[in-house]
Amino acid sequence: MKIDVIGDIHGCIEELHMLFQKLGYHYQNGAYVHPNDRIPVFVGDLTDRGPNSIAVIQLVYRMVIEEQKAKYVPGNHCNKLYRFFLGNNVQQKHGLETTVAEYEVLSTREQKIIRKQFMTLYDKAPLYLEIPEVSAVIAHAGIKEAYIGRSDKKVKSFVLYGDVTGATHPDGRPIRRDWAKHYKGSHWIVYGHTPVKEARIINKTINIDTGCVFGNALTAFQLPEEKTVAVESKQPLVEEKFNSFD
Ligand SMILES: [Mn+2]
Repeated sequence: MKIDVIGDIHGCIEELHMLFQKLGYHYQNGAYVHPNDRIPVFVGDLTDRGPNSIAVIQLVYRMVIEEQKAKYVPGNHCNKLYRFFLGNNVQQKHGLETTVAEYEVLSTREQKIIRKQFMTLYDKAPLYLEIPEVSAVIAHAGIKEAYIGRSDKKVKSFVLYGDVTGATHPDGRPIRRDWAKHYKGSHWIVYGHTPVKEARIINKTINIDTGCVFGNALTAFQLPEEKTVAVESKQPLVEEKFNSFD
């Protein structure tokens, strides 16, 4: 099995189309397929902040659920959108407001379809994916070695939000521990969640959230090749969104 893990899309459908083309996929029947049967794996955070969140949901649903030619793990933004669709009282900020705005201009019939598609996608998704064929674990915000195989509350929070302390920086960003620095495992941990200017490899972990929605790039990580492929973002650059640990 050969896989292409795709970083946080956040509604950037145009860049997603460009990335699939660059990776050698062909568009047929409303889905991307690879001539050598490579499997795309979406690392979560499909929606929010970017221009076309609904279109991203439709494409990912088509590929993962209907065609069953791709895989998906949820991100924290997916979790929040799911809770919105459940009817929970979630705050419409940090990007959710853009997805809700797109959703609200749809007809009642279209809304019903999109809500059902997204909820099905989320309900069927594993918290994280273990892919032994390429010796990899895919989790939105990463995963500690000791958590692999577990799916309790602590693990759920880690894979969605990362290794947060609960405290925040003066500007409101959460203070995160750098779990990747302490990772000693032998399989790849492929994740996104925290925007970085370049895919960041530490030990056998790789962060492929290169902040497409903040104007940088949309990145894929190919296994077993261990190669990154990226396309430039078409969104305006928001420099302060890019974190540095070093
Ligand atoms: Mn995220």
